Amino acid sequence: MPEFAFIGRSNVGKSSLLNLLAGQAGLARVSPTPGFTKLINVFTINQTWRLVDLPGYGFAEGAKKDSARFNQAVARYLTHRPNLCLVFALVDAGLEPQEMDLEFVAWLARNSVPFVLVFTKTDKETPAVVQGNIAAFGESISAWFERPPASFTCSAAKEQGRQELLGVIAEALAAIQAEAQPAAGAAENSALPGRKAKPTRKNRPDLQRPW
Ligand SMILES: Nc1nc2c(ncn2[C@@H]2O[C@H](COP(=O)(O)OP(=O)(O)OP(=O)(O)O)[C@@H](O)[C@H]2O)c(=O)[nH]1
Ligand SMILES: [Mg+2]
Repeated sequence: MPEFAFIGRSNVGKSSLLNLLAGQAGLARVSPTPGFTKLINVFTINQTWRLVDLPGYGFAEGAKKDSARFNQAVARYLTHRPNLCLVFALVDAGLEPQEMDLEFVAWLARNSVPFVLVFTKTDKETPAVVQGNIAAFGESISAWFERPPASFTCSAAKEQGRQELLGVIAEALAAIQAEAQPAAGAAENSALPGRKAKPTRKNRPDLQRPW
């Protein structure tokens, strides 16, 4: 099943955003304590796709070393999971660009991990501050990309951003479905939900999609 994963600094709001998208407040566990999510938690939606809650980075004492900036299991998941469709890379909209987040985005780019940026907790600052921080972040990473990554905002507290991000997921799923369409002739089968993909095919849509 195609997977959509949430990553970002500890406490940025990954688990909260997952719950907002799933429409179930208690699905992933949320806590004010940074470093709360410690396992890779997989939630299957409609028996067809998955939301994946990941432990954050920037909390463990290992944070001093580049190579130990975040959980090695998470790094492996992000780089080797064949059915990882898209990553939501979360950044706190209330903060000016943080070195650790910038380095993480660079890491995603270096490793060709498909991602969109999601600026979280927009309810905590004025729109002007939020826009200023987002612009500064975009400026800081602009040199690394031919086309800047798509970026979204959300507030789990105010339940904002849900439709836009569900739209991203729907579009990615549609792209996978379209890629998997067999040649004309087997068309009736292709409309069936849950149809098995070829085992070798990666469940990733075109990375250049303009989300
Ligand atoms: N004001 C506000 N608080 C939020 C928002 N999203 C999350 N929080 C709070 O931020 C804290 C951390 O939220 P989590 O969803 O657990 O964050 P996380 O990124 O999963 O954290 P770790 O699992 O520790 O890495 C909790 O106290 C949440 O209630 C938001 O949109 N607005
Ligand atoms: Mg969490």
